[in-house]
Amino acid sequence: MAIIDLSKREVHCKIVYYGPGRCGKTTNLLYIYNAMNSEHRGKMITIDTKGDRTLFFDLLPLNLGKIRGFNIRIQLYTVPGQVMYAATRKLVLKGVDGLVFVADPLKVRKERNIESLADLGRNLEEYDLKFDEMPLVLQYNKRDLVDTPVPTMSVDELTEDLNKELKIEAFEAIAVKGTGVFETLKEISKQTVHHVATKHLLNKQNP
Ligand SMILES: Nc1nc2c(ncn2[C@@H]2O[C@H](COP(=O)(O)OP(=O)(O)O)[C@@H](O)[C@H]2O)c(=O)[nH]1
Ligand SMILES: [Mg+2]
Repeated sequence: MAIIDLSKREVHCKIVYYGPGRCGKTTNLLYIYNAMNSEHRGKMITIDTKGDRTLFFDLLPLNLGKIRGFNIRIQLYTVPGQVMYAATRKLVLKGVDGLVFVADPLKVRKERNIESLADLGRNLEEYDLKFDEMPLVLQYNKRDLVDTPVPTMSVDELTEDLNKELKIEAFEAIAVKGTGVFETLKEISKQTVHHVATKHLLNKQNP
């Protein structure tokens, strides 16, 4: 849940990167961590116990500078995508202000993407949240694999599977190289800060 601290003129928001296991959520955060000046980011915490799979979650605090005199502080989280970590995914979503759904283009992950998006919808419902009331963007990651023999899905196929109803902004990305990573982050941050500020104003008008 966002915190607006009027005395310190700070806004704190929580953005969660969601998606099936191994779609590239941690890679997004690592790229952001490595690319940002240390003044603008805190320590990246990865609670990772087996190889490169996130078994619990990652957390990266960022300071995105000022908007209208307010310091924007964002905490990026990832969820563990593996089916068995349902309880952790739900917990990480608590108080979420904005979401990035990262999709894997591997043909073998087609169903995993669809299942993960449905799982996100169910988890949001448990917090009385809905897709169309949340800042949410899609990221089609690993676009570099399209030029390899690995069977991958086209953007049209991913759109058909994941974005036919949502009709939200989608970014193509190659997270390992950083392509599309900041474009995704900028858009979700913009939407989230806007959403949080609007909600805060409405609450003030109708306490
Ligand atoms: N080819 C390619 N591999 C990627 C890309 N992004 C992530 N990966 C790889 O996919 C694997 C899983 O990534 P990770 O970030 O740990 O996935 P997570 O489970 O969603 O956090 C790792 O081996 C990454 O190096 C990408 O854009 N292209
Ligand atoms: Mg991970």
